[in-house]
Amino acid sequence: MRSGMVAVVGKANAGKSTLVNVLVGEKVAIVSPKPQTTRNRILGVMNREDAQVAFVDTPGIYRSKTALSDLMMRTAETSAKDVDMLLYVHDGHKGIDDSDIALMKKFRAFGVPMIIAYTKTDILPKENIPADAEKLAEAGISCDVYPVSARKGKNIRKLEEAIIALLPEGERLFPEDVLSDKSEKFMVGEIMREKILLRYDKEIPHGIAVIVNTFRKREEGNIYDIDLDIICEKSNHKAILIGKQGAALKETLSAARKGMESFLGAKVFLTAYVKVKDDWRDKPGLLKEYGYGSEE
Ligand SMILES: Nc1nc2c(ncn2[C@@H]2O[C@H](COP(=O)(O)OP(=O)(O)O)[C@@H](O)[C@H]2O)c(=O)[nH]1
Ligand SMILES: [Mg+2]
Repeated sequence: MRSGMVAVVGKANAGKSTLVNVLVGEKVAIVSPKPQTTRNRILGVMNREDAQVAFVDTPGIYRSKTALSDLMMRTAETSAKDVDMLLYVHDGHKGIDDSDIALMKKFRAFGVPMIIAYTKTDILPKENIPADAEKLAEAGISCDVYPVSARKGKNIRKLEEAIIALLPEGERLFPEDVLSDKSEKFMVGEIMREKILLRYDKEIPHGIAVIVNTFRKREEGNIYDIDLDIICEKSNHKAILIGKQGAALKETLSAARKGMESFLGAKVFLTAYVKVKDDWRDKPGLLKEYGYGSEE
């Protein structure tokens, strides 16, 4: 039996959360085409007869502008210490430039085993793969590189075996039925945020926080009552979020409700209020209130 903690690191939008979901086999982290989708450190646990791997999904690395993104950067870096291994996720279809090499070297210097998942192979020319592997070797990045497609499920099992082979022998760190350290209530708020990320552009999704006030399963029937606040950082954002006669919000809530229903395997009654808290992303007190405290 092998087991251990694996920090999943890399640039924002590389495909880290998608890969963690595929490896765990369940949705433990939300995914969107926008950077900064993942804000918290999320544990996703893969259980097998002969192994248990606890993946620590992290916010990606990018230039930070607000107190929230500072916090996310620190979360990414501290999560990468005190683990058995690093899984560095690289977006293969973006090529490899000096900033990638620098970031890989930085994580490499942590002194724990590291594997590179070169992902999104479904959307890049095959011949890029050996060329990029050579680039990495020339730059002195000595770890193994696994080309995968999380979206198409390609080469995932090979990557899984490679990860397990690098982990120490040992018993499970978590009970076998544990998939994540986050609650269903947390995921429901995240699903709301995911649908907002998918629907709105520019600063709006990045300025959103979701607070789940009620998360209650009814005594009868497989039904949840969910009541939440959507916080935006500017009043003009609120107007855009709601849309003409509430049409935009209505569609977004409907998508969120469906996402929650499929996550919970139950019927959901969803109520949402949109509120404005000016520039909450720069206010440490509000950050904490909205669940973005330091998790170290
Ligand atoms: N084509 C393709 N897109 C992917 C793949 N993995 C992730 N993506 C997309 O890349 C974007 C960022 O993914 P996400 O997992 O949120 O990245 P993260 O910020 O590193 O966690 C999303 O739009 C994903 O659907 C993949 O294997 N192939
Ligand atoms: Mg993510």
